[in-house]
Amino acid sequence: MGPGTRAQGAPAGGNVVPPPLLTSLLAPDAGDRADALTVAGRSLSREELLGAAGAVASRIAGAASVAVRAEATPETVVAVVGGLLAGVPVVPLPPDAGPAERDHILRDSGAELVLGEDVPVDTAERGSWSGPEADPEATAFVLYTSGTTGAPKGALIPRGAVAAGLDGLAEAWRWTAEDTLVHGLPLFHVHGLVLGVLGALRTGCRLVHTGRPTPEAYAAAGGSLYFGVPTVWSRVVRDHAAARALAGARLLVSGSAALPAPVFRDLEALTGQRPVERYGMTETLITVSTRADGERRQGSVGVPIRGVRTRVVATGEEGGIGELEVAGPTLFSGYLGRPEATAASYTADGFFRTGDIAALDEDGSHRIVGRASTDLIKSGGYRVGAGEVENALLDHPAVSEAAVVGLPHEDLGQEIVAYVVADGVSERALIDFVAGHLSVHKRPRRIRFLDALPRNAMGKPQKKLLPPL
Ligand code: MLC
Ligand code: AMP
Repeated sequence: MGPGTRAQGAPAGGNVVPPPLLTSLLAPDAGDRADALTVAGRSLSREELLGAAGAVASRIAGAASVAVRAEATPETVVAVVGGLLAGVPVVPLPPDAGPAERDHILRDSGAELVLGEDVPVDTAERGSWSGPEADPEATAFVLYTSGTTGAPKGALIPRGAVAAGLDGLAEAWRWTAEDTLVHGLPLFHVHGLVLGVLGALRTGCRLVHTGRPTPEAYAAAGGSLYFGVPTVWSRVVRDHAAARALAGARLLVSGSAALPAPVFRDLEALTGQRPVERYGMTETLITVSTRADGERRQGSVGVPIRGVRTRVVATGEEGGIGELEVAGPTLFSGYLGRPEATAASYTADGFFRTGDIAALDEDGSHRIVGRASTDLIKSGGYRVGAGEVENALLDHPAVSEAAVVGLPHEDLGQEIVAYVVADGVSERALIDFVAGHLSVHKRPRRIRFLDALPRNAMGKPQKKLLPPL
C-alpha cells in the first residue's frame, strides 16, 4: 500500500462464509402469508412463489443462461427465482429496451431463452424442484451496465457475492423477517432486483413493490424499511403528506447516487429521521453503508459492510481524497467475454477500481465526492455511458457529430444532454429515436444543435468547451 493510501474494513481472511444463496428461500417457512410478496398490486405467498419458480426451473434446467424481460410483475420474480433454483444465470432485460439494446444484451450474453416469451411463466403453476444448490462461485446474474464508451458490458455476479452482500446489509441495517420492505424500483439492476427482491427473500421479510416509485404509493404501503434512489426521495419530500406518512418507518435507505443535502434535511424534518445512505456498484454490489445503529451524517455513506475492505488511493493533490478501491466477497467475477476490461478494472492485489472519488473521514466513514470520468452519467439513479448515447445518436441518418454530457439537475441528479451536429431533424425526433433504440431512461432530455463540436488540434471533441445550454 502506498503512502497516499488510507484503508478501512476487515483484514483479509476475517470473512464469514455466507450460507448458500437459496437456503432461506427453500427453508420451511412457518410464517408464510398470502401476501409475503406483492408486486404492483398482485400478491404471492412464499409457497406459491416457490411452486411457480419450481415449474420454471424444471423447464430451463441445463440451459447456459436465460433472459427475463424484467417488468415489475410477480412473473419477473418467479422467473428470476426459477433461474436461481435451476442454477442457470439470469440476464435481466430492461422492459423498455429498444431493439438495439435488447439485441446487444441477448447476443452478448448468449441467453438461450427469454422467460415469459419462449418459456411460460405462470404464477398459478405448482412444480417442485429438488436439484442441488449451485456453487457460490457460479453466476447468479449477468447484469448489463454502461461504461464510458461502447455498448454495455455484462457483469457476472456470483451467487456467493449476492449472499455475502445481502447478509452484510442485513447485519448493518438490522434487517429481519419482522420488516416489511417497500420500494418501486426497476427489477433489472442491483438496487431493485438484488437488494429489493432477493434481500426480502433472504431475510424472510415481506415485500411490497409499488410498481412505480411514487410518493403516494410509498405513503400508502405501510412499510418498515424503504428503498429509493435520490430522485425518489426528492419527490417524496416535495409531497409533505407522503413524507409524513413515512414517519413510523424503521429505516429510509437512499442509494445509487448522491443524496442532495436539502433532500436529506427535508427528510429529517418531515419524517423525524435521518435517511441511511449506502454506496455500491453493479460490479461490487453494495460495499459501504451507514449502519442502523451508527451516526447518519449528511454526505456520508458510512463504513464497509462485513467482509469488505476499502481504500482511498490519493492522487497527491488533496489529502485523503482519491479513487476508491474495494475488495471483498461481494465483488463480481468479471465482464462476460471481456478479459482486458476485467483485468483493467482490478489492481494487481485484487482491489476493484470503482472510478469514484471518495474521502475517508477520521471515524472511518466514507464520502463520495465525484467520479473520475465525466462520461459516466447518473440520471435518476441510472448509470448511462455518454458513448453509448452518442453512438445511438450517430445511428440516426441526419446526425453527423454528437457529444453527450450529464448536467446538474435538481430532480434527476444529472440530466442527459446531447450536443449534435445534424441536418433537418427536430429535438423531439432525436429524443424519441434514442428512447426507442436504446431504452427510454437513456434518452437525452434536451438537445442543443451546433454547427460543429469544439475539438482540439488532434480533432478530439472537447466537452469542456461545449457552450452552455
Ligand atoms: C417518456 N416516456 C417515453 C418517452 N419519454 N416513452 C417513450 N419515448 C419517450 N421519448 C415515458 C416513460 O416510458 C415512462 O412511462 C414515463 O414516460 C416517465 O418516464 P421518465 O420521465 O423517464 O421517468 P422519470 O420520472 O424520469 O423516472 C424517475 C425514476 C427513474 C426515479 C422513477 O429514474 C427510476 O426508476 N430510477 C431508478 C434507477 C435505479 O434503480 N438505479 C439503480 C441502479 S443499481 P411509464 O409508463 O413507465 O410511466 C446501482 C447500485 C446501487 O446504482 O448503488 O444501487
Ligand atoms: P451502477 O453500476 O448503476 O450501480 O452505478 C454505480 C455508481 O453509482 C457508483 O459508481 C457511484 O458513482 C454511484 N453511486 C451509488 N451509490 C451512491 C451513493 N450513495 N452516493 C454517490 N454515488 C453513488
